[in-house]
Amino acid sequence: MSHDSHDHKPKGFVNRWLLTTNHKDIGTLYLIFALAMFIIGGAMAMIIRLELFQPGLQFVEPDFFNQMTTMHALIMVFGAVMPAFVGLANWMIPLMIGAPDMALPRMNNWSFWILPFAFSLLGSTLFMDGGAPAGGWTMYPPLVLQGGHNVAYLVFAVHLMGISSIMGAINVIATIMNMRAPNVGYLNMPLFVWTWLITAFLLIAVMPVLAGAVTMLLTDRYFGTSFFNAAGGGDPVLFQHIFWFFGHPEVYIMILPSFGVVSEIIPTFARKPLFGYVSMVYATAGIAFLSFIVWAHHMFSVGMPLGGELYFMYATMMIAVPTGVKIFNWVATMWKGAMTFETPMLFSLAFVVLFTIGGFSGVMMALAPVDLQYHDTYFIVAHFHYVLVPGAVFAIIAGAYYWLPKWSGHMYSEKLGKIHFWWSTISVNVLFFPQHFLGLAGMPRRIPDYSTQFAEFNMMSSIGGFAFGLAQVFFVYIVIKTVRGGKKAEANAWGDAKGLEWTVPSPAPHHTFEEFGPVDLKKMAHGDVH
Ligand code: HEM
Ligand SMILES: [Cu+2]
Repeated sequence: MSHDSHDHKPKGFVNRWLLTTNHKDIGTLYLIFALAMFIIGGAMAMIIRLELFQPGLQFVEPDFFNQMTTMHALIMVFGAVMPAFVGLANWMIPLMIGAPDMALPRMNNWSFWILPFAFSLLGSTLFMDGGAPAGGWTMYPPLVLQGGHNVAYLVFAVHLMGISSIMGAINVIATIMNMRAPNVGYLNMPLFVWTWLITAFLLIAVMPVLAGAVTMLLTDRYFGTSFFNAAGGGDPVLFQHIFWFFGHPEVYIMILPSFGVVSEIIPTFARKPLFGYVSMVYATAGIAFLSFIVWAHHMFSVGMPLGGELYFMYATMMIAVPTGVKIFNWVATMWKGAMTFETPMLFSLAFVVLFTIGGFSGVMMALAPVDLQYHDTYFIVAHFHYVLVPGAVFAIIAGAYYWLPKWSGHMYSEKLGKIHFWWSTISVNVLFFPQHFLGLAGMPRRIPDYSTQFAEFNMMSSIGGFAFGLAQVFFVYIVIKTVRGGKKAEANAWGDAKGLEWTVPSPAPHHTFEEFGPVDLKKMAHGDVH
């Protein structure tokens, strides 16, 4: 199957990394890139929280503050979370289905190397006259068009990110459909593979919509069109519809692979197969379908016919059903399991609890009449950070701890991992929970200053923010330390974890499953044995 005595790693930096077509090396590149972006986007968040530590303007100009919120979000969404999941997909999907590599290895190289270029373009706007985009990551016109020439850079950067994502998605789909070991059927695939397959279809469906929306911004700004300009017969609300037709599926693009990661980890540490494998697959597909028909819940306060308000309200509430199926599945998997609490399991458990809090505030906002109160307040900031940070980011961190032994050949220090977990989990709640109260009390989002009645909760939130930021620097230290040395990892680092990735040595040799053939289905992590 694999032979690590001579593993054919290309020689030299250029051949090994720049020209690589190896799914593991490309996965590593994606993960390193995502981590770097997480730190840069995180530094911007620290600037924001520093300014909001006290009322009044202390450290930055209001315009720069808005550049920071906008860039922070763009970098976190498109630079950190999405590439991190593509990195996990690259590393794990071939290993999980018994494939020697991704189906389209050269395109894989191209998908990755577009990203540093795209983010350099976007980052360069910080040094231009007029600065970086400051109209929010949602890029609503007319505000977004009122900046300097960053609009052109922003649009081009978004196009490039979109191209990268689409190519990555095509690769995932082609790999899963064509490269499964001969006896691996769709319903033998681990849930991480399933969630990524569905995510890839979402990506292909909505990234072109985003590309269209920003192209219309570009032509409105530079070529005299009036798509979104009422004075020329256009309509700014049109942009919101197009943006959120992309934007809502986008939030599922960031969460479905998280569901996949957590569905791999919980069975391993509960020592039971996933409770309802098939229902998990259907729930994922159900969420993906619903994600396309709820977009205007972001626009309740913009004005819609009553029928529209009602439709989008009820459609949104329906998402709670398949999501509930998932949450009960994870709980039932743990029920009477022989649980242990290694770091990946701790982060997965925190994911289940804290993502659910974000889900609850989501259902609250789905109620059109009350959303009129919550809209554009800190309540929404609290909501989406709960689903993104102890949601998506915790799942990525859980996956990193879970598979780091497979990637590096070393076990991380369980003691340091646990410190990182408790430090992150406590601080993330100090950071984001008070923002619910701020929002309910009426503090608007995207402002550098606020009235004094909001001072205490903001200070609390900032302290949590600095602590959380520091904890992630500590995480970088743990990762570097693990890669450089530490206890040797067994092939099956967790003793009896299911999944083909645990049948190859640790670290995984440069080439695996070269002799393409049937695999042992009993070793696969697919829950119910068919
Ligand atoms: C280190 C942890 C983080 C901290 C302290 C943090 C902090 C902040 C703050 C203070 C804002 C500005 C809110 C406002 O004034 O409207 C913000 C906005 C935002 N953040 Fe984060 N954030 C963190 C992580 C993340 C992550 C991981 C993501 C995405 C995956 C994310 C996505 C966003 C988005 C989408 C916005 C909205 C920006 C806009 O209004 O256009 N954040 N964040
Ligand atoms: Cu939405």
